[in-house]
Amino acid sequence: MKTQVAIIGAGPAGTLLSHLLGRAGIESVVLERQSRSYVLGRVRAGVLEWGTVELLRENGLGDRMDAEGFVHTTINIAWRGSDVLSIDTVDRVGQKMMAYGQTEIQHDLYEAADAAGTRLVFEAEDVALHDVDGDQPSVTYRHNGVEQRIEADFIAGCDGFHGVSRRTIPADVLREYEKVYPFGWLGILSETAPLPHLLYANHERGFALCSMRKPNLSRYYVQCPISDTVEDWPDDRFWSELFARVPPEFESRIETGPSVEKSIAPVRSFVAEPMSYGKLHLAGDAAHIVPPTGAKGLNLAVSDVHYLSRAIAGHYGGDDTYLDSYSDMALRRVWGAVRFSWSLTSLLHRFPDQTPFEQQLQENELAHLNSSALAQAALAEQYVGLPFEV
Ligand code: FAS
Ligand code: PHB
Repeated sequence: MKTQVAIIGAGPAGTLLSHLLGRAGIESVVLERQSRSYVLGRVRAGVLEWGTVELLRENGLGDRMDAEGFVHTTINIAWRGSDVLSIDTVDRVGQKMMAYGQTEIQHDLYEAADAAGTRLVFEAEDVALHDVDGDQPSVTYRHNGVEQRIEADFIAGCDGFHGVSRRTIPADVLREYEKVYPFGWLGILSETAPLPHLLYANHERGFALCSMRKPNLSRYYVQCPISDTVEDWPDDRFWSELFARVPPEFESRIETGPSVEKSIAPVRSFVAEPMSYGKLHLAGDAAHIVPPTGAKGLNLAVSDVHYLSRAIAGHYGGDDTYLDSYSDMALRRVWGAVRFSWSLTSLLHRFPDQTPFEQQLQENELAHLNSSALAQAALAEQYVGLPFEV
C-alpha cells in the first residue's frame, strides 16, 4: 500500500492531522494500536485555548463544541483555605477559552474521518517504522493476523508518550529533557452540576481543581501521592478531601455524586528534540508532556498539528520552508507551554519536601497575583494561549 502521509496514533494529534491534510487534498492512513471504543473511553483534557477553538471551527469541527461547550472568561484561584482571586481573561487580555472535553473532540474527529472516508486502522499491532531517514520510508504492522506494509512520503509520529515513533530517532540524535513531579492527579467525573468557573486551589493538604464538561457532568481533581491507586480513594474520601482543600464558601455550591470515572495520572514535564528526523515528524505527546495544571497538553498537540499540516501542504506546493523549520517552530511554543505549566504547578502544589520558606513564597506570589492586574494579564495571556506563529 502507498500513501502520502502514514500517521501513527489515532488520538487527537493523529486524527486532527489526518483531517487537516485531507482538507488540503493530501492522503493519509492512520494506524492505531487500540480499539476505537478504547480511545473514545479515555477521559483527559478539558480546556481549549481560543486558538484551538478557532482552528476547529475553521476546519468544520466546531458545531458540537459550540452547541455543548462552555465558553469561559474566569479563572479562580484559592489559597490559605479562604482567600480567592479571580482572573477575568477578557478584561486582562481580551481573550476567552472553552471547556469541551477531549473525549468529545475525539468523537467529532472520528465522525469527520468516517464522513471523509479516511483510512483509520484500529488494533494495528507491532507498528514499526523503516528507512525514516532514507528515500522510501515505510511502516509495517499486523492487522487481523495479516502483516501489512505502507510506503509513504512522510511518517507522522502521533503515538503519545509511550509510542514507537520517538524511539525510532537514533539515540545520538535525540535529546530528552524530563522532570518528574513527586505526586499525581486523581481525577473523577461525576454526573452533577459543575461550578460556573474553573477553581484551582493551593492548600497545605495539597492541590485541588474544580472543572466541568457539561451542564450535568463535572470534573474534579486532587493532588495525591504517586504511589496511590484509585482503590485508595473511595468517593467519600475524595469528596471530603476536595472540601478540605477548597474554601468553605464553595462547599455549599459543589454538588457531590457517585463518580462515573476515576483515574490517577502521573505528573511530568518532558520534551524530546528534535521533533523531525528525515521524513519522520513528531507531534503531540510523542514529543512532549506537560503537567495538566496549565491545561496545555491537548492544546500543544493542536498547535503541533497546525504547524505540521501547513508544512506538509507547503511541501506538496513546492515550498519546504515550513517543513525545514517545523521542529524549531513547534519547540518554541512547546518550551513556552512547558515553562508555564511548570510555573503554575510549582505555585499551586504542595511538594513533600516543601519548607515553610517555600510555602511563604507561594502565598506571597498568590497575594501579588491578587493585587496586580499586570501579573494577572501575564498569567492570562499564557493560559488562554499565545497566537500561532505565522
Ligand atoms: P495520545 O496519547 O492522546 O494519543 C496517542 C495515540 O497513539 C493513542 O491512542 C495510543 O493508543 C496510540 N499509540 C501508542 N503507541 C502506538 C503504537 N505503537 N502503534 C499505534 N498506535 C499507538 N491534558 C490537558 O490539557 N488537561 C488534562 O487534564 C489532561 N489529563 C490527562 C490525563 C492522562 C491520564 C493523560 C495520559 C494525559 C492527559 N492530558 C491532559 C494530556 C492529553 O490530553 C494529551 O496532551 C493528549 O492526549 C495528546 O494527544 P496525542 O498527542 O494525540 O496523544
Ligand atoms: C479539565 O477540565 O480536565 C482540566 C481543566 C484545567 C486544567 C486541567 C484539566 O488545568
